[in-house]
Amino acid sequence: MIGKTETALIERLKTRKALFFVLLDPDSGTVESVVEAGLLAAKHGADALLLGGSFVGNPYFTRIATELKKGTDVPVILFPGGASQVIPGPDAILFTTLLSGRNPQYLIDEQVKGALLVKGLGMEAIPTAYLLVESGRMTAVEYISNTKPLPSDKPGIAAAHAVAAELLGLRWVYLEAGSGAQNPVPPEMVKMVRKATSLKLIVGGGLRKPEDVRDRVLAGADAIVVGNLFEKDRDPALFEAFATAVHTPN
Ligand code: 1GP
Repeated sequence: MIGKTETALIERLKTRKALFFVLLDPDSGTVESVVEAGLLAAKHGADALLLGGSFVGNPYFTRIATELKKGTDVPVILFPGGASQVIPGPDAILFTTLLSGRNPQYLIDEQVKGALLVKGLGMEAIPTAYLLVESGRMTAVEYISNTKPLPSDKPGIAAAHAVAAELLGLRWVYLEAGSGAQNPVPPEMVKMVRKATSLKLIVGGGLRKPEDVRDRVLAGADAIVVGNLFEKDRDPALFEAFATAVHTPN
């Protein structure tokens, strides 16, 4: 069943070309600094805040979610690297399966471990196929998940994975180059996945300039994720430049 947060996101797509998601890595600073970054992003154009990482070493992770929820109405969505990151507080969870990989732990095992927690918390799940795309050098996701990314110059393989996700009943697909990726997901791949499925399409990893996001939105992305960049530069004007490039790319 499609929940409240997902419905609101889809509704929002009627008033803008794509959605701007800001990823907050709980390990990127103190509780206060991560919350501050999130609230700033929410104030300056983010449509949702994603929270999570390949692994989380911050013991106060839950407090980050609570403080964000207190400070903004922008949805806070868990984007966990595994079942251990399922915590109370966020509005929803990107319930992902690492479909590009062939490691059962991230295809189904972590999901089984987290499923009862998600249900027990009454948390809304947004079923998402997570496709890791080769991006120049090894990323944390590739290393931690022990999976091979999809070749970046073979968009047809990514499209076949997206179609499989659609036939399995998932609703969102996330084309991921990995946080801090050297090369983001190529627009040609975004275009081919867009053509192949009607899934909601998220693109992220290594997007450093408004032009980078504009190209992916024009290629068909429904949502863009930026994380790393805002860990270094929290200028409100930078958030706004990205938000404009995502919302009105033409
Ligand atoms: C990672 O796609 C996100 O999961 C964001 O990547 O940190 O490189 O912006 P960056």
